[in-house]
Amino acid sequence: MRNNSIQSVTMGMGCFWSPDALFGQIAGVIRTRVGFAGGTTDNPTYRQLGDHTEVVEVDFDSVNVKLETILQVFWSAHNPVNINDYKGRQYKSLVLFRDPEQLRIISEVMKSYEEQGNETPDTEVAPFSGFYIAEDRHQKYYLKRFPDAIDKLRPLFPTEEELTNATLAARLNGLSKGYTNMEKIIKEIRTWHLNGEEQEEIIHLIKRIKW
Ligand code: MHO
Repeated sequence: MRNNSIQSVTMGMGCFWSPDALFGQIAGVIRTRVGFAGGTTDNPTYRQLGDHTEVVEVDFDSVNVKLETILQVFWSAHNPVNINDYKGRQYKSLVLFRDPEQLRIISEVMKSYEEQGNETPDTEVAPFSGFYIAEDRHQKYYLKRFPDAIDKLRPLFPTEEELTNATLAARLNGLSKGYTNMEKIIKEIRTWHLNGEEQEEIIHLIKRIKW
């Protein structure tokens, strides 16, 4: 039931470190991962992107946050006209849709962005055809600038993959970049589907992080 409301959308808007933090702090976003998409070459890496673009892949629960909201953030948080076209397609304004309904919403939000008096975006809108996850050092990049945060989170998320996939790490990555605050995160944790004791344990742990 609940799972039917989970969606993913993949967006390129320049260097992927900031979008990871920006979308990661939105309540309703479950997971963010950065990587490469939108091209045709096999197995891109940060040093060998081929014709791919740096993207963030956002998994969200559409009951708690609408795709419209995510896309409004997308267009307001980068310049979709003058985006750096440097090193081929590395930095591009790009949205990859999963189904016709997403395409409809993307077109609508893009149109309303223009109608607000903005220049026509150069955003490329294309069907999603695969996502290649970037190296661990690029995931939750800003959070990883705080070694004490990583040390304290490690027991909860023993592997890099678990840390990358964690909603809590996404929120704290947003905090590390200054996009949200601890009060807001704690308030949200109290709404998570965990028992009261688990919630308080997490809150206790993140309050002790030295930033
Ligand atoms: N080379 C730029 C952007 C990195 S981003 C992952 C920098 O060091 O800030 O493309």
